[in-house]
Order: sequence, then C-alpha cells, then structure tokens
Amino acid sequence: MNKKKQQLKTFTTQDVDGPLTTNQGLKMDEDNFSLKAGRRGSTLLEDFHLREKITHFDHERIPERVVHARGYGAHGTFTCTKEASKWTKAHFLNEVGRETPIFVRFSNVAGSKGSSDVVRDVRGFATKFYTEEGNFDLVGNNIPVFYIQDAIKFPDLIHAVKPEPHNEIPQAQSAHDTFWDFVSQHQESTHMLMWHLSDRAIPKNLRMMEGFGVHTFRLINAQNESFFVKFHLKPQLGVHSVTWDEAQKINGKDPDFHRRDLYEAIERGDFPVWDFGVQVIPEAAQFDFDFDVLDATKLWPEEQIPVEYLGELVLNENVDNVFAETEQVAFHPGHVVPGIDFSDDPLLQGRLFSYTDTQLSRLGGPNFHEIPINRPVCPFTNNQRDGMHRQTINPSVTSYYPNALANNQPAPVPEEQGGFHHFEQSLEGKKVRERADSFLDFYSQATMFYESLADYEQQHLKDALVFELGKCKNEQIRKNVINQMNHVHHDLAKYGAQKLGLPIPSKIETPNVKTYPSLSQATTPNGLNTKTVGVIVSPQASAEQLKWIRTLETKYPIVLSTISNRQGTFEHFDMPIDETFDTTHPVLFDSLLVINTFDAPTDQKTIGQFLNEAYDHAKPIASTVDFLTFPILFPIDSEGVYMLDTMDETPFIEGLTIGRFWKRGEGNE
Ligand code: HDE
Repeated sequence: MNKKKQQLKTFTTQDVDGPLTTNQGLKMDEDNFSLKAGRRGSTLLEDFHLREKITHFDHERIPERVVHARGYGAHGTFTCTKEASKWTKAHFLNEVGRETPIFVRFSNVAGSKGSSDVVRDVRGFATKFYTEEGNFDLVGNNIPVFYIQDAIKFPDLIHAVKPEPHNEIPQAQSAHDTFWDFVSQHQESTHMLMWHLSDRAIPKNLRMMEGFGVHTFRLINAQNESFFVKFHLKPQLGVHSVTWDEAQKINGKDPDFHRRDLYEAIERGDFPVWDFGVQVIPEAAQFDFDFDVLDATKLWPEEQIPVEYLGELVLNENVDNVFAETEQVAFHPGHVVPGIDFSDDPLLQGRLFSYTDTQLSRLGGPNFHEIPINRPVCPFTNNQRDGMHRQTINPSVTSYYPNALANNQPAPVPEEQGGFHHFEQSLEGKKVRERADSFLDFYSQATMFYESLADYEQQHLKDALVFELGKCKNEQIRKNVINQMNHVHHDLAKYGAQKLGLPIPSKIETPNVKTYPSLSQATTPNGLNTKTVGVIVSPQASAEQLKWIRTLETKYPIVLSTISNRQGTFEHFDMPIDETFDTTHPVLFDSLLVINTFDAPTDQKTIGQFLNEAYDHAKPIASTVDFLTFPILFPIDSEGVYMLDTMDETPFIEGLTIGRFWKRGEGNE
C-alpha cells in the first residue's frame, strides 16, 4: 500500500460493524419510525434523531465544479524511469525507480455532474503527485491546446459553451448557437476547434486518452538553469475513439460508459499505464520557432521537439468513496515543487488565481487542504489557523512569524535545503492590455492538424462540423464559421457549406504547413489491448462451444461478454449469461462473435440488427454459423467479416487486432 493510501486508511471508517448511533454517539432503538404522539401522529419536534438524519441529508450536496463537473478518479503510482536532473531538481524525477503515489481525476468539461460520459467534449486529465516535497498537480486535458490565449476570456468561453441561460438547453453539448457565436468571433479558437471536431473529443474510454499539460511550464535544475517544458502522458494502450453515431447511442444505453470501463478495468487488474514525457527547450531557444511558446493555442510538434520519457503512471486502485475522494479532490496548476515553475503564458497565469478561489466556494472554506484526499504525504507546518471546518488542533501559542516564543518556528527553509525559490526571471515592459504580435498566427496549426489526419479522420471531422453547426440556428453565425473553416482548408468549408445549404466561399490561400503523423490517431499503438467481444450464444450451446469461448479470454488480452436471449446460466455448461438482447447493444462492444443460431425469428432479427450495427461502425464481426441465417444488410466478403471454421478464432483475432475497417461502414465505401 503506498504512502497516500496508508494515510487515507487512517481516515476510513467502516460504519457497518457497530450499533446504529446518532452523530453524538447515542445508540438508537429505532430507525424506521419517527417519534409521534400516538401511532397516527402528530410527529414531535422533539425527535432529535429524525431532525439530525434529515438535516444531514438536506446538506449532502456541494456545488458542482463550474467546469469539469462530471469526473471520475482512481489511485495509482508514478515511477521514475529516467532521472531528469539535467533539467529539474524535482525530487520525484531524480532517481530511477522512485515511486510517488498519485490520484487522477478525468472529467468532461461542459456537462453537469449528472450528464453522460460520451459527449463531444474536451476531457480533463488531472493528476496529483503526492511527492516527498509536497503535492505537484498536473491539471491537464486530453487535447494539447486551448480555445483562448488569455485567461480573461475564460468566463466568456464557458458561458458560451454551457447550456443557454434562458432555457438551460442543451446539456453537455457544444452544438448550439452561443458556443458557435463565441468561437466564430475568436480566430484564436480555430486550432482547438479542429481538435474538438476530431475523434479526440469522443474518446473510446479514459484509459486510451493522451494527457497534456497544455501550457508551457518551466523546469529548473540545481544550477538554476531554466528550460521551457510541455508535459505529456501517452497511454500504452494507444489513443482510440468511438464514432459519433456510437457516442450518441452509448449515451442512451450506458451514460456511465467511461467510468464503468475504468472502474471495471482496475477491478479486473487491467491497470492502465501512461508514459510520462516532456518536451524540453532551453530558455534561450524560445524564439527559434514559428510559434510563440507562451501561446496555449499552439502545440510543439513532437517530430520537431521529441518527447523524452521520464516515468510511468499506473492507475491500480479504485476509490473507496467517490464523494470523499473524487468529488473533494482539489487540484491547482499552482501546486508545484522545487524544480518546476511557471511561464508567462497569460492563460496559465489566470489559472494560478482561479483554482484556490473556486475551491473556497465549492468546498466551503480555506481548510480544504485538510480533507484527506488533498493532504500531502509529507508533513506540512505553518501559521495558518482557524476557518470553516478546521480539522487540526494547533496547540502552539505562536501562530505568527518571526517569533521569539517558539524560536522562530516554523521557519522558512533555504533553497539549498529544499525551500521553494521562485525562478528569478528578468522582467521589463510597460503595463498594457494587449496581445503580443507573436500570438497572431491563428490558422497555421489548425491547417497543420487537419492536414495531418488520415482520410477517415478528416471525414469524421467534416461530419462533426455538419452536425454541430447544423444545430446552430443563426444563419450569420453559420456563415461566419464556414468562412473561418475556409482559412483552415477549402475542402472543409465547401463540405460544410454544401451540407448546410450555405454559399460556398471562394477558395483562399491557406497556410503552407508541414504535416505530422503524431497528430493522427491512425499512428497510435493498437492491438488486442483489452478489446471487448460480445459473444452471441444461445442458452443451449454445447459445453464444447462454451469451453472454447472461455479459453479465448485466457489466451488473449480481451474481455468477453456472453449475450443471449435470456438471463441465467447455460444449459450444458455452468457459466453465467452476462447480457441479453434486452440489456445490451453492439455499440458497447469492439466486436461481435456469433456462436450459434437461435430458433425464434425475433432473435434472428435482433442478431441481424446487432451485426448490421457493428458492421456500420467498421468493427470486426465473426460467426461460426452462416451469416445469411440472419437478416444482414452487408456483403459477407467485406473486410473484417469472418466466417469461422468451427472453433478456430485465428482470423477473427487478427481482425480484432486491427480494430476498425474504416473503408466500409458509415457510408464511406
Ligand atoms: Fe481549468 N478550471 N481553467 N483548465 N481545469 C477548473 O477548478 C480555469 C484550463 C482543468 O478534476 C476549475 O477545481 C481557468 C486549461 C481541469 O478537479 C476552475 C482557465 C486546462 C479541471 C478552472 C482554465 C484546464 C479544471 C473548476 C483559463 C488544461 C478539473 C473546478 C485561464 C490545461 C480538475 C476546479 C478536477 C477545473 C479554471 C483553463 C484543466 C474554475 C480560469 C487550459 C482538468 O478553477
């Protein structure tokens, strides 16, 4: 058990073994009935047990996060795999094998806490490293750039994307007028918009997303040399997405699709791992690029500035209580350790104010650092006292510095002994409310991203534009967006304009850019990687068939669920039926495997529908019985469709390794 989990254990109570008591410790003899004058009432005000129980219940909700309200978290460990002292003196990065407990919270940005998982949105990827030198929070996203360059625009952006205030519609969607109004007025949003419309915004699950620190931070080594750095987290399972059609259906079939996947993977022991990497440039090289390193709407192409890997982040334990841990965790990009510091990125600077401020209202006062999930694992000592919900009892007479009464304790620590010393950055200039000229290139990286995508990814992006903008009712805004897209790529603008019935803008000169394979998901690691197989099998299947199914899970790193026409167990082999045609749907699986026919025509019809759906989503499908037994709508000689000789799974497993067959399905043939 890591140090953080040990610490959390000391705050954990089971609440199941003892007698039922009030919060004052009084044992109660009854918990089903309130105290009444006579069996039919009236209820007596004197009933302290009723009052306590209801009062507590009345206050069980806290404000949800103003952004990133819907989130899910897990515990894990960061292990340093390459020491980085040439760039940073951060202790947790300075010894190979050093382990640091972590807590990660993934989130959706726009939707409220009760919204669905698989919406088109940016995902938060926030990691708290409980280091020996204090907490370091890497509060990042799954997209490497941001919509705006300056923090002062953040409230406007969020007001625009959240449900519209007059009717609170739509929930967790960017497909509405105010969002498109905002982005069409901000050329700087164009690059992020490309990512938002791409498959990145509909991840397959949380385990298969990249994480990015987004801003340029600073690393400082023991010689006080400063480097600019971008932080990266690369999932070892690769970066994978669902299609938009799947996303919309998944939200109905299983609104908790992402959190369920993470929870179950960890329970199964399929611990997700990310490589933690950095792109580093010496401070002196900051002007060597055709983008400003302080501009959060720009990424640093990995082919140009390679990512160097320093460690591995593993999530290996679910929380015990979602409210206590995932809801009460309080991240802050300003939580840094010696060796990590900030840049002048104007978006980052605003964040450094916002996060503590928001916790004050969300967690109800200045002592939220004492909530178990937020406590550092190293000692913390200072002269801060009192305030709402104070947990610590501070017996010392002095709570000020310097003092004679306690010999100046607690005392500041010199830099060479580990005290944080802000990097001594030279500053000059006039106070102005202006944007730097070097922040004015709004389109090059948008075009770079679009052109780096594979054909099928570009098609997904175009379709996303048509869906999203199609939901925007204001014609002038639609036209403005099409013109904005024309600066990225004429094909994109033309496609959108045609589908939306708008004039096609004339072709204009778009930036001449390099393309980078690292920006496309087509280049990501793939493989069996815990892919899911829905096995359609009748309750009468033979023991031999069922034993074969069972061996598949032990032979390959895949996750199987049997799907049948009723629940219970199979007739000839002691194995539970996991799902039925009523409880599940092909959008919840990566592939389908049919084992035998069913007698009832309604079952055959459902199987046909399941197969057609999986086919349309470009997924591998296989059957040991003739496909034509079912009412299918696809040619059986298509790519990724496998007629299996009885119980030889080899071709299907090869198809599953490939994953998707984009040349078919979704009308792309
Ligand atoms: Fe946040 N952001 N943000 N943000 N952000 C919050 O803090 C804010 C930005 C990110 O799981 C809030 O505790 C401002 C960029 C994540 O608890 C709030 C600006 C990036 C999370 C806030 C930004 C992020 C938040 C709401 C522009 C990617 C969820 C609740 C200057 C690098 C953390 C809270 C969790 C949460 C403010 C922009 C990531 C209001 C003012 C860029 C992952 O403080």
